[in-house]
Amino acid sequence: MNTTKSEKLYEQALDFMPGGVNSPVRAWKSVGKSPVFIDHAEGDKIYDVDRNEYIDYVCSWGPNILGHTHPEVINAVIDTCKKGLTFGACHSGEIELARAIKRNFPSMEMLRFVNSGTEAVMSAVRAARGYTKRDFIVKFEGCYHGHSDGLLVRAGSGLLTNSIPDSSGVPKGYTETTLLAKYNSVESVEKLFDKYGKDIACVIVEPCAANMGVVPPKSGFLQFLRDITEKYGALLIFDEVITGFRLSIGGAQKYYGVCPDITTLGKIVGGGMPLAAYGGKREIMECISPLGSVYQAGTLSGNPVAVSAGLATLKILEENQDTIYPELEKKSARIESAMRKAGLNVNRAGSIMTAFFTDKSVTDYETAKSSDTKKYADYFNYLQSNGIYTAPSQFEAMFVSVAHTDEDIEKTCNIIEEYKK
Ligand code: HOZ
Repeated sequence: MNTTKSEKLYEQALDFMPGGVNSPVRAWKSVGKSPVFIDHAEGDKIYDVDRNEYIDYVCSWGPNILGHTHPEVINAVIDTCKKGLTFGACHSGEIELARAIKRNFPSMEMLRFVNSGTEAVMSAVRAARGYTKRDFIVKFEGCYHGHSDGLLVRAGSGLLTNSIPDSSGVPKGYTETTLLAKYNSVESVEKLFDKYGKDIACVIVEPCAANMGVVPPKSGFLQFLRDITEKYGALLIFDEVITGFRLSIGGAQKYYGVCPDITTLGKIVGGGMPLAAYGGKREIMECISPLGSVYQAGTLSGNPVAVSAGLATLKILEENQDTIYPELEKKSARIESAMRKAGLNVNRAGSIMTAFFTDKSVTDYETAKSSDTKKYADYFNYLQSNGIYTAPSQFEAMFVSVAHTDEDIEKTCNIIEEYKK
């Protein structure tokens, strides 16, 4: 595979951006090569600047559930652009999108639009602290909730990829109120509540972890979190930036049947544009300024172009949910079975999955970390050289979209089945 043009671009990029990238995992550091530069995308394919074609299973890390350049989404964006890119003022699209979200996430009685998952989580945690008037938060090892200071403790995604347990540049005081629990461990959460119960504002969790690779919750774990937070008067936050509108039209909360107090959404909800949201019970959200004293604001929040992409995407998902989600499940199960045939250890929930290179069953941060990342790099390189684009890191998910054709799924499965560990 010729990647000369990408390599030249990467050399230039290194001069301007740390590691040549605007987000660390994109540097492909852990798979031992330099990244390809993308020229364009369509449907289930992306094309790099050297004209290599790939079947795309990164899907921009989740947003492209409909594939790339879906005509209805693109047309909605173009039409909206013609009316102005940003107003920094109210517009009716915000109400329409909020209504569409609430229809599918009834627990989000009120919500706010922001620009990224990081911002949504940061604001949700502030709302939880403001509402409960408590300072401590509980997060889980290996869960990633964006790059705000208080959450960069034993986080997943790029931190796990680059072996950074705690980011430097974060003053101690910012993380002193962040308590760490083990994902899927009831005991570790109980211990924290025994000790700090009355001071815990919230528990924040990826209801299905997807940033240490995919690690689904054990049966009863989310319900346990619901019960213990209720018992102590703490709030439960589901970070559904990845799982929202993906595991089901109503996200992980519908898929697993457990309702949080606050939800954060990103990725799919913006249809490929920078948009995210946080929301929850009315009385909690009424703490947000200008109704309450918890401050959060943004010039581009609820940007009309991003809102139109989100609306067009949700409309298609809602109208076709009875076919889309079962189809995604079928295609993803087919890929999972190919991985198993190749002897890989795979975790899957709906249309997200990860192959691990360990004999252990992967249920938390420790077991995820036991995966042999060199073997993952071999696997990644094998797939890439066969025209299949997956996450350049062990600790991310593989995403399946509506646009993946049966033919491309079969092609992918044949290539995976021939993989020799
Ligand atoms: N942290 C993101 C995946 N969980 C990566 C985002 C990107 O590099 O675009």
